Amino acid sequence: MRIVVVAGGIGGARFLTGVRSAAPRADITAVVNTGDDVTLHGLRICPDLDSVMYTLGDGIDPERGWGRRGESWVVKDELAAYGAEPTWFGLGDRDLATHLVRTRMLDAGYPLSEVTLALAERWQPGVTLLPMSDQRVETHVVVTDPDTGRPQAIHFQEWWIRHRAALDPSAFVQVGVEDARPAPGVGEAFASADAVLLAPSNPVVSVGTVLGVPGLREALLASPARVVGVSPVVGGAPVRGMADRCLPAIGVEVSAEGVGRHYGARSAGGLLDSWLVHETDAADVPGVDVRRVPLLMTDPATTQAMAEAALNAARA
Ligand code: GDP
Ligand code: FO1
Ligand code: CA
Repeated sequence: MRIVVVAGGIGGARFLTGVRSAAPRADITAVVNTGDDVTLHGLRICPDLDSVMYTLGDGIDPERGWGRRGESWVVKDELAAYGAEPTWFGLGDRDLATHLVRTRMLDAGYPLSEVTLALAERWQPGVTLLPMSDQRVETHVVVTDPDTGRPQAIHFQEWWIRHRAALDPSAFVQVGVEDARPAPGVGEAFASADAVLLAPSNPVVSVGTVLGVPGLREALLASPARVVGVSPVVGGAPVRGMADRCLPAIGVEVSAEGVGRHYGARSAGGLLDSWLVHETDAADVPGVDVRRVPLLMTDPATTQAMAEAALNAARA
């Protein structure tokens, strides 16, 4: 069985562990958001690819959901001692090695997809990790500059980490997306898929960014497989993180129904054949097979059950 999962970072990674345990013999491909990527201290950092790689490779810090277990912050503190900005970014010593290897390979001319394969050799995630694109696409957030009152674009990571998404976003801009195209293997994965799953990732800056790569949405919709989405919103709020700070900027209600309608019915030009919402939620999404199942990934068993529910919806 061939499964393709469109994913961001923390939520997507956790969901992928469930898919892997629900379908241990399947050929799973993760198409991962790279809009969060950022160059800091001269290094190229790919937060979502790393969250997925470390989580599936069992190197992740389980509480944070990003960066390495057993991390230390000596280099970060030393950089701060020099006043080397940005000091707000959590650069871990173990994590640093990933950024150094990735940056060296990118500088040597390897495309991100090959760099990702090389890094995954060490981590053995058990799924094929594909960046959404080999071209650079960076999410920037348009906010109002508190001093001038004028619109200003800041990198998503600064908005998310430094400002904790406190600055009201008026828009999310994927810088470079016009010149991007799906990474090698992405089109083929969708074309040969038996199931296409939208992980319960941030609909705006994770799933939305991936689907915004020219040609990617078309490749997904050309898939013979059913497309099943999983709501990241339960009880009118994101289960974790700040997707509720993102959704209003694109005019989407913070609810399972709102996100489902935003993705839309495949039969009406949207994405979804099926939409999974938490068992206590209701969602009327015309043209879509809506299913109410437990959607809280509290432990491996519930995470696997959630993935099984998604795969069952793909088989319908
Ligand atoms: P990020 O890139 O690190 O923000 O991670 P993702 O975009 O992949 O996923 C973030 C989303 O995962 C958030 O909007 C959360 O609501 C969602 N999420 C996290 N844990 C759970 C869970 O247990 N169940 C569901 N349904 N969604 C979850
Ligand atoms: N998220 C934070 O909230 N604080 C951090 O200091 C931080 C550092 C960081 C370093 C490497 C990395 O791969 C991810 C990191 N993240 C951090 C998570 C990152 O901001 C993700 O993009 C978010 O989880 C949203 O997608
Ligand atoms: Ca992310």
